[in-house]
Amino acid sequence: MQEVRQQHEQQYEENGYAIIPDVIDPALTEEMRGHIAWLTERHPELRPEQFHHRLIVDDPFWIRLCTDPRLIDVVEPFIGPDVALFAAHYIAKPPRIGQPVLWHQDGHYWPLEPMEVITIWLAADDSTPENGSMRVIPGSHKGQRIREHASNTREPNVLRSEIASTVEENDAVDVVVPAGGVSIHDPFLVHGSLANTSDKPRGGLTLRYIPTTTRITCDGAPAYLCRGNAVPGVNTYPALPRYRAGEHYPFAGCDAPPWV
Ligand SMILES: O=C(O)CCC(=O)C(=O)O
Repeated sequence: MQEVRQQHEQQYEENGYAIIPDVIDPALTEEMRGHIAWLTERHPELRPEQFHHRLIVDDPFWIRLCTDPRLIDVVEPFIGPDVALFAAHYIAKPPRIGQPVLWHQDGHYWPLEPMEVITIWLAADDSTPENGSMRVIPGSHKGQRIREHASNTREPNVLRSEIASTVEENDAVDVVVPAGGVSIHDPFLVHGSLANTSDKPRGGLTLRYIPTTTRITCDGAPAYLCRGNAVPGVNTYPALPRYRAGEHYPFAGCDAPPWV
């Protein structure tokens, strides 16, 4: 176990990403798919690739999922024992019309000081090249840091922007993640994903975790303390919302503390 963990850490350091299968159990993965369907019904004004962090504020299941100890165990070796969730975003590509994510580096978009942060990408469905899995340029997190990005509204795409210069696409590697598994990636890694033109959905939840020493430098949706201690004067963390039947997505354990 320790050896496998060390392998992931080494891959992350060298390549800027790693894949870890079997992190959450099938029942929770099923609940996650149900949650995507619930959000899709509740938010007809949004594409399911755009279920953003601000929706988490009054969503006990979402917070329950993001604070699952198995996910925090994945990030703790990289960012230490005091962990907060900075952002969460479902990029759920529907069959046939799922939009691509153009080449980018996450660090370009984030108001964090310092840029100490790690992403977990959690698969709700098996994520493969067929249904628009993530693609990465291994090692691109090293050397040059943030590349120039530019707006792109010419073609449908999730971020409406991309890296402005040529990306070394011949070096791209597909990140295949089974449902319930995760990939992790560095904020400077060049990555993206193609459109989903297959008959299968490709649900994924991208989660950004910071050590509580990292300061969020703009006001936005709140961060959540997931493990350990807050640093006085650095970020504020709200109380958890209470579960209300009929208003919230029901889930195993919603009728017990900390949700009631
Ligand atoms: O879900 C995708 O296709 C892309 C995910 C991504 O860009 C990210 O998690 O930073």
